Amino acid sequence: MARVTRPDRQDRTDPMKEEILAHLRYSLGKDAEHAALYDWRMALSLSLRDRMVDSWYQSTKASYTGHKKRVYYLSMEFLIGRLIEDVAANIGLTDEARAAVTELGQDYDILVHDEPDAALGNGGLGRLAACFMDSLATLGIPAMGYGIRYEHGLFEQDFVEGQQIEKPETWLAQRHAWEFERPEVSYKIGFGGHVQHHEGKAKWHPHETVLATAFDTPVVGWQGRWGNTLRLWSARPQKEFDLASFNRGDYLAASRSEALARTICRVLYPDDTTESGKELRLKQEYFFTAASIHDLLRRFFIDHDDIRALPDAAAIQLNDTHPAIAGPELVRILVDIHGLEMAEAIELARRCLGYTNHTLLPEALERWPEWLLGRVLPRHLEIIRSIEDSQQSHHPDSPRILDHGNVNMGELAFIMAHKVNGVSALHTDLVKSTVFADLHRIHPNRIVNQTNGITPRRWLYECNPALSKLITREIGDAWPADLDQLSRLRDRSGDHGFLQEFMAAKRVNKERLSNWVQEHCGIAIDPDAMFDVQIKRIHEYKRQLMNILETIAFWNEIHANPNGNWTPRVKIFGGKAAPGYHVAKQIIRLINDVAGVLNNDPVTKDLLKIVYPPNYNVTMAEMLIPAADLSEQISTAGKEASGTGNMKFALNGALTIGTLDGANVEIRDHVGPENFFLFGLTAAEVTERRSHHGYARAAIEQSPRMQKVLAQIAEGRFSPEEPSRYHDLVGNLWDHDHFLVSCDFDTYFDMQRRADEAFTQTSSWAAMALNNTAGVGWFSSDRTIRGYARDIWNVGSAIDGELEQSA
Ligand code: B1H
Repeated sequence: MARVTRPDRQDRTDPMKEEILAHLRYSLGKDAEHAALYDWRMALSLSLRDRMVDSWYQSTKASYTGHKKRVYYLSMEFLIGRLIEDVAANIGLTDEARAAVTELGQDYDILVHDEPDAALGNGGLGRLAACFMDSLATLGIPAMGYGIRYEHGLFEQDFVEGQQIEKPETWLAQRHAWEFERPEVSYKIGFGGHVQHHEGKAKWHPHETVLATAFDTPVVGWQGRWGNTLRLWSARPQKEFDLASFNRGDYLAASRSEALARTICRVLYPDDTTESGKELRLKQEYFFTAASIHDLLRRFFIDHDDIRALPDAAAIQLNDTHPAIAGPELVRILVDIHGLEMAEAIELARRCLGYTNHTLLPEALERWPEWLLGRVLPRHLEIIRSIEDSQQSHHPDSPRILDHGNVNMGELAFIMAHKVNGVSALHTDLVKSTVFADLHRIHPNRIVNQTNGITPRRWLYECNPALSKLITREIGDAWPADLDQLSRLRDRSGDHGFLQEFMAAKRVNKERLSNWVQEHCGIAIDPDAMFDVQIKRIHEYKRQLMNILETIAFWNEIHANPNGNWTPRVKIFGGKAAPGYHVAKQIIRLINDVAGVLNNDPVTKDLLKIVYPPNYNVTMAEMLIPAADLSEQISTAGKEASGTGNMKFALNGALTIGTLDGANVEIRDHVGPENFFLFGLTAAEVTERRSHHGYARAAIEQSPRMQKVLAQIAEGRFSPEEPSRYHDLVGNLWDHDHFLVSCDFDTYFDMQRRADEAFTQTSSWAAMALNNTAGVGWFSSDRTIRGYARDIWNVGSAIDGELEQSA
């Protein structure tokens, strides 16, 4: 198969060095003497990109000539992070690149850290899409990722007096090294206007149009054997500007179409799990979905002439409902342009489409007011009515897409997909029994499970070189593409010498983090302490609040017995709150306020520290996860669809303290219950408990420990300048506590003390940590993608033998 072509080492003394210098000169227009950091970083990136291109090009050619079925992964978010190290590792050039840069007198690590972290996503959903792109390329499955090239990714977070403030992110302020602009690939995307019906035919006359232009980033898999494309759409005005208006002096009118185009791709909506009902968001969704559908149809017609063959050539996966308009868009093209009957068009579209559900939270299920959808996409609303009629004629008891003046995008996506999947075993069961229970009864074979996974290339090989080298020494170097091999490490859990080496790797990572925290947060932390990490979006259901309350309770306990035999802890938090999510922002402020008091308490400061660095992102995760001893996965059972951070921590040898929620359930099965700190109500118990009136008050009244903590907060112990600051937050726990912090608090506290105790037994802790690494090979996103390929897409690999491993 296609491989990365490497210039023969014998022929040229130091090709990488020469390539970097050539790019410096011919692409950046600088010589080595005058080059700035940016120039060096770009020259390095462009040299690495050159090495991907041949493999990428050959793969693209091979999928055209082989007439292979392709996967189209449509996602509003791709949280890719930095690429220099990722690309270098995947094509096996890490050492060569470092050596070349060093010889050129530059510091490789500084260059790597100069790269902006591409944050075109909010959290797990976007990062999953990025891991999937890596696995699709590694497995040699012809695929294309489609999304939006946002001018501003997720906002940058800062803390001012402990409060989150948001600043625009500017990853595109400098040129993006990895992409190729494709001005020739552009499509007209319409909005608004009206529909004309004539002799049984419909024609949509949009009121305004923008051009979608492609930007391609090559995604080359492990060892460069295959390359796919991440195609992100940017909007351009259809007419640059209206010269007539300009000449009249009406400058605003002259650039109206420019303004629409720019707005569409301006920002990523910073909402994780809560939906915003903005018209612009609907336009963004339609914009990238329509461009992607046009693009894949254009590709289809290069070597087909009968549209009825589309399901044999294209598997279109909808990452949540954000691209759900793909169904009506495809039907519109089939009916209005290709002249198919409505019924046949619906069926044909369905055979192409799959839909992944990522959440059960009611506030996150997308619903558009019918009048709004009808105004922006009038023809699509008509088609949605036809889809509804067709569904009702076959299944009169079916839940409705159009309901109370809303368009339910979940129902639409479900009805238009041949397979619907949840993202963990528990989540899929709940999808079947709750949100889509009625549709599941009508279509009992449609819902399948595909438990999420993570790419082991980024999340172990690249981010944790110390541990990776040790693993490779023990079991050879095949594990990054065959993660089940990690189970061979289980034999070593009784080998004292090996366990010491395993913990020495952890120690290296903890020291690296300690230095970083000292430098960036001005907080001294002790690498011997237990590093306890909770990093994820801030949300009530994820219960960062429970974590900080437990921290205060622990602090109280130390005060009651300052000479006790306490296990030192560093509590590390990271994460952003949606800008409009007031309660989440209060939780952030509380964590920072508590940190201010505890970190300066002379009695406890050597035993307990809180660190909350601002602006958590993929890059920060790559540093925090390898250094963690304890992973906090403490969501209210039944609320976290899967989680993927939980997998990254376990892979890097952290133990989990967690509830039976999302993929935690399966992680615990794989690593063994004795290597997991389980606590809390189950999903069924949560539902049951909620039916009791006053459950929160009752639970708090039974917990003197929690009462004391709540009283301290309410009295202003952590906000003396404004004692009432957290009255609402505390009051809400007593009176509502929708996420049952009160009910799980005591068992959580007790399990934390069990973890303290276990941590002091260094060799049994090391064995438990090793069993986590050895047990989670199954959570490779390669396994997940094999499952999608088999159960949903019906696609094969273009690399012989690649899909045959256990799925
Ligand atoms: C997940 C989202 C999400 N579920 C709406 N839902 C968004 C919903 O901007 N929006 O409107 C953005 C994101 N994200 C996460 O998906 C789940 O909470 C995680 O549990 C899961 O691991 C992840 C990947 O499946």
